[in-house]
Amino acid sequence: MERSLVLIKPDAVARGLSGTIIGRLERQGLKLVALKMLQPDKPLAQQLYAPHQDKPFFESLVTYISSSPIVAAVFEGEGAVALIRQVMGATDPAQAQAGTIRGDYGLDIERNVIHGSDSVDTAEGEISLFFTEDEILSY
Ligand code: D4T
Repeated sequence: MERSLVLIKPDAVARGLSGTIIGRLERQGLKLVALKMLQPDKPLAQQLYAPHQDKPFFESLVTYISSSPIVAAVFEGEGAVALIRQVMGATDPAQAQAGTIRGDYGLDIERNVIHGSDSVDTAEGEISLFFTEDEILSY
């Protein structure tokens, strides 16, 4: 069964959207198997976004994601990675279709509400940044 890391980003937590977003993913049939709230420190944010370290937006993104609390979750399901990407919508909320999470709630390309792993391989690495194996439940 596939797993994906989902982060509800600072803008969405601050606007009280955490429950709405978790609910949307649950209603897609995805199973919530791990959940926590935290404020990532800069080293954790830098590890998460390491693939973007050469991009011009890297510093701003790291500062933003570590600026206030986030919700981290692991969702499990058949094709979970691709399904979550589909429900999230395009990276830039201005391009995201209505009915997607970013299309409905995103503010701009940085404050775009949600992160979801982009492949099964990256999901495993990302999950291990936020959760130990015994924090991920089977039921
Ligand atoms: P994540 O990784 O958050 O699920 O988003 P995406 O997979 O949809 O988008 P991405 O990897 O291309 O970008 C990662 C992260 O960087 C922010 N970003 C992106 C930004 O602040 N400015 C930009 O110009 C771009 C392209 C948004 C998501």
